[in-house]
Amino acid sequence: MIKPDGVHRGLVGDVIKRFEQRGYKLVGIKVLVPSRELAAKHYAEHDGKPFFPKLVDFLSSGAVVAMVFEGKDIVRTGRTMVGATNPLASSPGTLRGDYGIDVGRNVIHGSDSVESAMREIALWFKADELADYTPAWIYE
Ligand code: ABT
Ligand code: MG
Repeated sequence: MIKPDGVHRGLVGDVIKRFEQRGYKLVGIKVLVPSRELAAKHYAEHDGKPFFPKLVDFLSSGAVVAMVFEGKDIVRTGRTMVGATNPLASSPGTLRGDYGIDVGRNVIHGSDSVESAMREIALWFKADELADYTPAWIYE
């Protein structure tokens, strides 16, 4: 998911381009301004931590682009492409390492496990909003 800072900065195209050029398959995409309730559910694992209220404020402060990509090892590889949580620790070449400075404005969210991805996809998408197709030009 491209967070409000990434959308405001016009980084949507570049994020999608990087996943597409790697060969990952876009199966779901939507633009929305998340409610505080949705933002809190998304970051439920951080409820009670000192930065939680600011995090919910931030995620619900503007438009986000929620996406579902599919492909071999996408969760692990996707996190590598996103980079470390604190952009100052992210390697150049990663999204956060190329675009971010502050941990609370780190441009993009990536699911941290297959389990998290399943929970987050169900939170952000209805089943009929995901496309089922086979990219025969990537996989044999
Ligand atoms: P997300 O992909 O947004 O979940 O980030 P990541 O999994 O890399 O890191 P986590 B720990 O899940 O951070 C969630 C959001 O909370 C912000 N944050 C985190 C802080 O502001 N201060 C902190 O001390 C920590 C640990 C960073 C993440 N998003 N934003 N914006
Ligand atoms: Mg996280």
